[in-house]
Amino acid sequence: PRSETALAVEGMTCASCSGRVERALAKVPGVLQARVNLATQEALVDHLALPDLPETLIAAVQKAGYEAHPRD
Ligand code: 9UX
Repeated sequence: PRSETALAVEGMTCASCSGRVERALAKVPGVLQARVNLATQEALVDHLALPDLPETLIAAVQKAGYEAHPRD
């Protein structure tokens, strides 16, 4: 089964930033598609419904140098 996680991302100030975040999310195992919107500071990730994947996504954003929080 698939799931979608929405994240509020902090610290992106240019398109290069949002590209970095998008690539960091896209390479997390189980991710099917990652889209990052610079204007809304939001990431939408389609992924397999693996346990703890939302936390792993947040960790990937942090490792790339930005902050992220769950969003409804
Ligand atoms: Mo452009 Mo984003 O230098 O850090 S990549 S602001």
